[in-house]
Amino acid sequence: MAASESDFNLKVVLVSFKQCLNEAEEVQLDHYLAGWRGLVRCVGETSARRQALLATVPGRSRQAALCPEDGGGVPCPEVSAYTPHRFLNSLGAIFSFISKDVATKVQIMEGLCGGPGREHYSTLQSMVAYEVGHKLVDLERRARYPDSGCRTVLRLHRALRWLQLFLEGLRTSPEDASTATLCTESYNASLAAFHPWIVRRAVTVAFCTLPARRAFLEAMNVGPPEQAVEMLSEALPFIERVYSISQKLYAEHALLGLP
Ligand code: 1PX
Repeated sequence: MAASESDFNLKVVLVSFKQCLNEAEEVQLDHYLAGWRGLVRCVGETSARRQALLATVPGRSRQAALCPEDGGGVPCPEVSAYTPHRFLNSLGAIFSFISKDVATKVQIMEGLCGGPGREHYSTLQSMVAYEVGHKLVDLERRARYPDSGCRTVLRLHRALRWLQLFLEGLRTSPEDASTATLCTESYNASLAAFHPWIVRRAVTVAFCTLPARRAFLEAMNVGPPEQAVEMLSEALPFIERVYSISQKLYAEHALLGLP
């Protein structure tokens, strides 16, 4: 299970990536997708919990309770005390666009993993062998196979690199580090190379609204910041391993530039 039905806990999500590799060090797609589902789910859940929490604050309307980074301009200590939703909501429309994009890609993969060719979609390795072997990928144009498993996972794979770099940055940075800087640096070292200028510009502006490092660590819901840092030290090597095995596989089949 990627995440409990009621709580976002980053540790539970990251465990999915730990469970990804089988004994032959193949990437099992069910766990890989469970990890992504957990990351996306945290957005909806935390938003819903925020609404529920707002409803419990006496004398505060929805608008009045908005925190400054939400555009409301009025500090709301009762709601601010509950951090998990704050940084995710603070990205507003852009984050919602990002999470929808990931959700769509996860759905495409669910369709393939549960479809008529499902036996070919148990691992990343079997998927690549099947799609490449049956010429179900087009290295020149996107149009012919816009929803191939190879191109869809490639987008998630690039995003996993961003996540790994960003969480590593959070883990190793000093207490007063700027999350906007960490996020921008990890984005520039990973996803940015594949996005057009307008997307790079929009997300870089959105990063400036991110809350402090401490709020991020608390938002992981695994205890105090020191415990979150410890959890990241344990979990990140698994993400790194999944990433490098996938990267090697895609490189071997010359799929890293799949349009
Ligand atoms: C406690 C920390 C938890 C943080 C969890 C956050 C998970 C966020 C995952 C971000 C995944 C981004 C996926 C992007 C995939 C992609 O490159 N899609 C583009 C290409 O797709 P296509 O099918 O057209 O070839 C698509 O054009 C989408 C572009 C949107 C821009 C995405 C920018 C992502 C920047 C990093 C996310 C920052 C989120 C900060 C959250 C705290």
